[in-house]
Amino acid sequence: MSDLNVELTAPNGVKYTQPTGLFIGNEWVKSKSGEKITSINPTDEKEIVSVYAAGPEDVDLAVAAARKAFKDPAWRDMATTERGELMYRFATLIEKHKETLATIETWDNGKPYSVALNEDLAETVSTLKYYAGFADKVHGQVIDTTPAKLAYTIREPLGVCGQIIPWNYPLLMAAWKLGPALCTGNTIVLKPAEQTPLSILYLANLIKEVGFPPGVINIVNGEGRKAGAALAQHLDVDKIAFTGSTATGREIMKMAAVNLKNITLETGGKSPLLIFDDCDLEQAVKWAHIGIMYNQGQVCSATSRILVQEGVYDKFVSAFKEYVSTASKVGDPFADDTFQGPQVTKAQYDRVLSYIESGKTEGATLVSGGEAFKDVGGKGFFIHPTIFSDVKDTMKIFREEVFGPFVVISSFKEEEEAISRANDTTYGLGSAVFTQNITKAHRVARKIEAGMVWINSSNDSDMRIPFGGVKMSGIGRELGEAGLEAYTNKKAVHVNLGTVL
Ligand code: TXE
Repeated sequence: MSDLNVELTAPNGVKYTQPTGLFIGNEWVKSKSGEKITSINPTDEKEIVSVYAAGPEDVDLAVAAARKAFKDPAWRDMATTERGELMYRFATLIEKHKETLATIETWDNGKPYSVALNEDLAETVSTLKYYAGFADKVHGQVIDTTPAKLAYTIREPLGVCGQIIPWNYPLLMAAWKLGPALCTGNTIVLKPAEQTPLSILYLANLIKEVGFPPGVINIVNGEGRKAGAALAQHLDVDKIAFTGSTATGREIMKMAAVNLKNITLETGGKSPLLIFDDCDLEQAVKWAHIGIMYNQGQVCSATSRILVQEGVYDKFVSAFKEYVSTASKVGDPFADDTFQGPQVTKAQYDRVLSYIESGKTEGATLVSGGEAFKDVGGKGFFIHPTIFSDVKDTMKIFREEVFGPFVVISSFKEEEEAISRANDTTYGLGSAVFTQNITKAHRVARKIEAGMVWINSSNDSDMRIPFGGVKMSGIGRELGEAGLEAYTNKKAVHVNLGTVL
């Protein structure tokens, strides 16, 4: 067996073959430089396997393969219904391999296996099926002007799309990007996050098995500053879709300017969750917990800033503390009852711990947590779910994205104050409002500067509903029909039906 395929046994006993190469034109290859990146298990800090890392010369090859595929009649002229069927078969094949894929996701990322299987994999499959259904339903429009003119639009694919994926939802973020790009006829060079490439590499074999023509989907694992940057500034790439930090999003935007690439950016957030006196407090507590503690707090739209009206502030803080202490069970991600696994990497773990220190130094009240969790064999990047109350708007922990099981709580008096403090951020991704007053709920929803508002829930996303941010949380939308806009051009055709000018 070559080192492009390695036999592995995961901690839950699942045995499988892990591809380690770059997937270009439906073939596995080594990177030209021979460089590799090692995946680390965040639960025990041990090495899992090393995989090849692409450099600019490998990205060139992947882009060339994607360009060739884009021009190839096998893909370009494939009937749209057939394209949809191919995507549907792809989704079904993923479903068949879901236990292995969920195992890899948990091993590489640290998320609980039950979540990887029942949520990440289930949503990956349903997102691809949803977009498969769109393949033969993306139409142009006839536009009436004068009797002397027929005008219509054609929805065309953009061409070669670079897709840069984060590590918090490797497969799901890949599905969010692959779905709309494929159903509209684009070709793709996808770069997984260097911290969590393994599940996406396994997925590549399914791409080949199901029969996508060579070059339609290419996968180049590699570091952001090398492979990611090469993709973002490539002159033969037509679009870049990115999910990650705001700082990297800004860099990508600059690089993409080299040939005015179409871009979609989904970046960071510090999303507010407003709790009014007249809310259903029990519901508010449960959703506030899901809204920040789910996925180890590594969710871009996590409602990480909780603003509570004075009348229920004390009650909420104590009920929330109590609920988190029972619902957020930290432990081995392969254990059935684990809600929270380790943070994805040492870097993220250190980052969260540094914000915990900052909260303590700045004088916020530590309600619970506030330290590393060492009960899983004394190893791993585990952190106690951490709650700070009495947090002031000027504190770093109130303003910056932490991206961990870490939440700040502050009180407010009036609705207007809550809105203005909720909006006092450079971000604008998610937001949530808890009230039983329907008029207030909708009034506040309109005034919040965010791409998404949940009324009486939090992070209750759905693939049929647009997802994305305003301000420094991003550009463009993923999911729903809006996701198709991000992958098509509208070509206008003017037909002169009259005589000469
Ligand atoms: O993200 P990066 P990092 C936030 C979160 C987290 C912080 C840092 O706050 O703590 O970002 O995480 C690729 N050109 N989010 O440093 O750097 C990289 O290889 C091209 C929010 O890991 O943004 C990876 O594939 N690409 C978030 C992807 O960008 C580059 C999810 C994300 O990495 C690149 C992740 C470059 N110069 C982190 N540099 C969300 N919105 O869900 C990096 N990359």
